[in-house]
Amino acid sequence: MSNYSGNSLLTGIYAGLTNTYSYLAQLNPDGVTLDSISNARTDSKNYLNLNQSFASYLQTNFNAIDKDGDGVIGSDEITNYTNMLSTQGLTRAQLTQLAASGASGLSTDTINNILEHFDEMDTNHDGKITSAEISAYNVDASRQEKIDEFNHKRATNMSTFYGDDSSSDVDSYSMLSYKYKNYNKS
Ligand SMILES: [Ca+2]
Ligand SMILES: [Ca+2]
Repeated sequence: MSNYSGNSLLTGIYAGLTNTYSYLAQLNPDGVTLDSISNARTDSKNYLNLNQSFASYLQTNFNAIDKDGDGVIGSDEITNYTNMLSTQGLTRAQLTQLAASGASGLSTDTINNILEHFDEMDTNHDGKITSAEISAYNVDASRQEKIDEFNHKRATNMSTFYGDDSSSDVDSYSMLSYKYKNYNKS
């Protein structure tokens, strides 16, 4: 996995929040307030365009996003907030909620895999997971997979050897199997 795709793993989530905000801002030229988000969520005219998971997230975290506390989320505030999320990472709860949007760009398998290994991936143990941490874990995992595969192949070759003496792949024999072979012949 290249660094680029690893680092962009969670960007679908951040982009989804930004896009949902932009849609709400279009509906409410006077500013995105808490009321305007609840209204948009219950207005059936928006059901095709408004992602309920992202909108619900903006609603729940309104005060955290509205940094200056004026009751309106400005475009600079949503940008700062998503940048902050991207740098610090997502908690398990945030990831669960935002991944449920169906617009995160992540497959269910990927999300389940991340949630399952959350604590192992969170290498700095701050309870949040970043794209970089997921990416680093995946690199480790694929390395471990190669080691396992190698050991498996070796084991398979050895059992082939023990079971079938006609094998000519001498280079793959371990020292032990070599001795075993000589012992058998003597
Ligand atoms: Ca504000
Ligand atoms: Ca972390």
